[in-house]
Amino acid sequence: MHLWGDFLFEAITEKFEGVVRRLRGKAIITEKNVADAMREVRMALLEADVNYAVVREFVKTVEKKALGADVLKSVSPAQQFVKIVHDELVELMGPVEPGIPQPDSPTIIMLAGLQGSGKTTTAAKVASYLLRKGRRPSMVAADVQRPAAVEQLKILGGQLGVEVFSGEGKAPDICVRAVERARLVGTSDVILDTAGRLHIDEEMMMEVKDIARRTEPHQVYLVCDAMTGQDAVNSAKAFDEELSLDGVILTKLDGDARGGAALSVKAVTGKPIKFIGVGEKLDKLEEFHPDRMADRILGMGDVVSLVEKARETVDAEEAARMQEKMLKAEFTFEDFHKQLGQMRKMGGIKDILSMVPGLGSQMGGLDISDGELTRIEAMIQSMTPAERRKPDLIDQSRRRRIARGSGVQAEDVSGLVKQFRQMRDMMQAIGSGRVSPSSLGTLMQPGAKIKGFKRRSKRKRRPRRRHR
Ligand SMILES: Nc1nc2c(ncn2[C@@H]2O[C@H](COP(=O)(O)OP(=O)(O)OP(=O)(O)O)[C@@H](O)[C@H]2O)c(=O)[nH]1
Ligand SMILES: [Mg+2]
Repeated sequence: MHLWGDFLFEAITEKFEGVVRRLRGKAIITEKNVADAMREVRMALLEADVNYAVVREFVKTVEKKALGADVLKSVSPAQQFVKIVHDELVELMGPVEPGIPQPDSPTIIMLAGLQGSGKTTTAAKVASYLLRKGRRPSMVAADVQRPAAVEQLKILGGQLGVEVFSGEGKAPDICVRAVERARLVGTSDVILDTAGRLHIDEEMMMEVKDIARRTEPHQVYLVCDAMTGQDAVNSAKAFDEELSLDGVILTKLDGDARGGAALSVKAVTGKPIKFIGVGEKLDKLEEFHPDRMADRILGMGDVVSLVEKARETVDAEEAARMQEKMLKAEFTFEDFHKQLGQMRKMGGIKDILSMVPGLGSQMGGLDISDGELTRIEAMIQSMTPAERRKPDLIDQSRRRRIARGSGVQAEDVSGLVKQFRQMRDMMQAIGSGRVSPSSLGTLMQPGAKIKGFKRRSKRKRRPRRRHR
């Protein structure tokens, strides 16, 4: 948990929480409630100073996915919605390879950016980051624009115990000599701190392009001040056209409440944010992780835990696999057990049944309370692996053993096996298309008969002979 995160995205987060709260009460996702939610999301993003075109595209995609047919039924609309927004936010900001690749020794890392964006501080932060990675970086004071710039970098280098190269003449010449020297000394990385200008101008572009041409940096990062919002994004675009950036380092995120730049940079420039600056101190540089950022945007506590829940439950592949198994009647007690575990995570709801499309709440007949859940789990745990896979093995003596092992009566085990079989048969009936899921509600009524579905007939009991 990062303290600065409480501030960043404050407004967006608040809005999102409101959207989710309102969705929370809805039973299903409809065009109407998605449209309402999206209107608010759109407003939240625009107010956060996210690029207009980015917002439009984002809203379109989320809307489409939310209404899409492949939406899983195992979570609530609010959860689904949060999950979709979360995934789209991750998509919007990523992907990004974490860390700095080191293809060569020394690896040359060039920093460019407007005046005051935080280049010099970031150079030292990157050096500190590399030191923590066990590398041996050096820095180059290539800013001959401002007399104090060299001194500033030297002080920071001194704090870190990192060598700082400087010299007389033009910036590109200084950089070339510094790289040669770094090669001699054997430093692992050379970080070039270049001069900034107030605005993008020809002179600055010529200089940074010249440095890039002559030193052939392995990584070129643009340092941007997050607080300048869309100006930061626009300058990133302009720099990228001239320099071909490898990524952006977004600084001063600790002072940015809106987060518009963080959300727009990748979509507008095609270049990912590599690092974020979250404070003035030299250890305040973090690798940028789109998923963590999305968590943060969607808010603290409540919403994040919803995402987590959805993530756990909507392990889409697993769910699809399970569903297929159920419909093919390959579903075993092992699968059932796994599902019970998931139900627990969700707080004891009958998810296992709602996973079958259209079944949802209609399975009143198989409703399972929390206490019962514990008993069922205990019974399954007392089964041998073979029994779990092949419930038909469970004969009378095995039933007694399972009952002893789990502290229940033999009848309870019989009941469970019976219920399980019944469920499996129903699944099979649905899977084979003989019965539509929607007719199951009726089917569960006692004595109901539905064409095509054969209720497992009660074995005819031989009338007991009365002893006189
Ligand atoms: N709060 C906060 N302040 C930062 C961050 N990064 C840089 N700063 C501050 O921003 C100011 C400018 O930083 P510099 O590193 O000198 O910026 P620069 O791009 O090198 O500036 P020029 O060399 O003049 O172009 C300094 O006061 C830094 O302490 C950050 O992530 N968070
Ligand atoms: Mg500087």
